[in-house]
Amino acid sequence: MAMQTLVLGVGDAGQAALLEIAKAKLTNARLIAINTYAEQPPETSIIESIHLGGSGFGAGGNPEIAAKVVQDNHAQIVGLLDSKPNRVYLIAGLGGGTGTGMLPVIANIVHKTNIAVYAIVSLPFAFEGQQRKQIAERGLSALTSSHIQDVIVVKGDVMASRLLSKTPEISDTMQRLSQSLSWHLLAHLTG
Ligand SMILES: Nc1nc2c(ncn2[C@@H]2O[C@H](COP(=O)(O)OP(=O)(O)OP(=O)(O)O)[C@@H](O)[C@H]2O)c(=O)[nH]1
Ligand SMILES: [Mg+2]
Repeated sequence: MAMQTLVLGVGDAGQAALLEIAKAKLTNARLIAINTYAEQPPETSIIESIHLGGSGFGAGGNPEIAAKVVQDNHAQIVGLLDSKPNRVYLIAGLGGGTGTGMLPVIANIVHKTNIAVYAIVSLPFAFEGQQRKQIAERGLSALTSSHIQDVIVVKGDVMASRLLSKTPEISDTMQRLSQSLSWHLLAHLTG
């Protein structure tokens, strides 16, 4: 069987990025959304979905809780590696709880199995405020000190200033961010 790339989209932004990646109809990639129960799974069969944590649980902006949830469920992450992917990509928007807290933990779990693991993340927009910015910065530093091969960082504000009109709708802004994350993955896979 051909070696496969495993792409894990973590949290809402990670899942939104998977929806963009799915449009590329990659033949050799397995796309899995990892979320807490607070979130809606994607409505497409191209993307698998797993929920971590108990029902009714959400990481609600708290990376520490999310990190603990994935540690407590690390066997589920190891199970995803049974298909022996040649590499793993982790995709998330930093600044919330789920993606920010889970990525460094997942990176270390994957690394232990000797599979190369990369991350593609976004940093929040200025309009999201200082708190998200600080959560994102702490998360990025935890990620870069985990066993990650490489971290690709998309800065929301830089993307917006280059690609968007002066007064974009927030939904357009977020979709552009998802597209940016997706393009970085596709460039990595085909480059
Ligand atoms: N691409 C994309 N980015 C988003 C979206 N919503 C939020 N973001 C960005 O991603 C960051 C993290 O938000 P979420 O993805 O909602 O956070 P989460 O990982 O689900 O964490 P919690 O919901 O707090 O548990 C935000 O600060 C935004 O910068 C989205 O729909 N698409
Ligand atoms: Mg969320």
